[in-house]
Amino acid sequence: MNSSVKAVYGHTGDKVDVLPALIKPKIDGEFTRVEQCEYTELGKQLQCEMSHEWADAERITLIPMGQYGRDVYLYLKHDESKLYLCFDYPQRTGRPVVEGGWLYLYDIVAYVQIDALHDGGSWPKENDSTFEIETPSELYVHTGKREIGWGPRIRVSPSDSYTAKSGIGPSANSNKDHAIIEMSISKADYKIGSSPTMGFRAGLLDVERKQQFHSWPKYAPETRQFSEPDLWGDANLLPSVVISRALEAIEEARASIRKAEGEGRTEGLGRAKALLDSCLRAFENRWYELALNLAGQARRGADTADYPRIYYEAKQQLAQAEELEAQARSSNFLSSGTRNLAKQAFETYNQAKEAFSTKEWTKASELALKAIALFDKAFAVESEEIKTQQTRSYLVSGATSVTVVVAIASAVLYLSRKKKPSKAAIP
Ligand SMILES: [Ca+2]
Ligand SMILES: [Ca+2]
Repeated sequence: MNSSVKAVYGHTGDKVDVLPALIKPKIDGEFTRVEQCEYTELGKQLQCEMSHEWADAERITLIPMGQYGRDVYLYLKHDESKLYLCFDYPQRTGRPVVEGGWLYLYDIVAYVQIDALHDGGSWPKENDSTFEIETPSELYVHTGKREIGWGPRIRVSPSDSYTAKSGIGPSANSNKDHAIIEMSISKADYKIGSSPTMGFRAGLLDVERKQQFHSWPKYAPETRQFSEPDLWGDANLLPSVVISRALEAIEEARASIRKAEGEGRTEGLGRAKALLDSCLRAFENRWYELALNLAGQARRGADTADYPRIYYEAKQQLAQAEELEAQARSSNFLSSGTRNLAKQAFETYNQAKEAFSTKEWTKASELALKAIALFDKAFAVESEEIKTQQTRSYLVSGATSVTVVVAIASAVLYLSRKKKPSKAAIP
């Protein structure tokens, strides 16, 4: 009863991204020259120059399960119709041997296992498949039965549905001729892509080298069966739209940085630019989801980049200068000296505004402070001159009063003298 509620997605937690193909590989058992390959629609759109046929693919290393550790690399990529894989085994060098009229590359068995619906399980189901090649050219497919194990191992001819080819030659991992195995599997025929993440396992058994066995994900030697989807890893079929989105996000981030630069919002912009650099490196490394994420962070960083402190200082100083300017415009300066000071202040204030509009915040601040000082001086001198004039007019009017008082007093004295008889006149 419990078997019906067995954990779905019962995989190991190992993950690999299957990248969208930019080049359609030729399944010919060698690292085909890029000039001989066709670019996919996405490859044409990106106009990337690839160094080799598998340079656009994700590369993982199969883990040696025995004591003889040897590097086996596996490349994975996909396009709309197919999943492409390449086993590269640099340690297996040499030429194939001919025995009894048969050409043997080596006794190598390479296989991939796919849980298309990503539903795990202890036993393979109908949506689980194994694709196998025994070098040099025997291809097999096994499909799971209804939770009872694998169906018959069927030998197949190369077809659009599944093809594989082994060969020897140099690769991106070694210049010496060595074993290379390429595969392509139809997505439609094996339900691949029904779930964006599929269960995935790859293995390579080197029969000649003491049954040396390599696997991804890691299989403990005691669980070296092919049949437990629960022990497989996760392969995420990265959609090509992620690349388009990453490219769009990069353009948006660039536009936001240009806008912030144009507006002089430099605080935090350095970080936004550094994020964009990291994003571009991630994109070059084909870590498209990371690139998409970093581009978003770079854009947000640029959008929220602030003006520097000097911008706010200059702005505040200009506002102060503007008030003084309005005050000065409504004043009738008395002397040519103050009028001249005011004229200099107006000019300096205009220069400060000009510097602010061209984002020269420091210059704007310096000129605004100079304008404020000139306005202050003009008002101070004007005020001094007004005081001086008031004092002068007070003194002038005061002197007039004194004169009148003195004149009246003199007149009164004169008249009173006239009325009184002179003492000298009395006998
Ligand atoms: Ca090839
Ligand atoms: Ca399954």
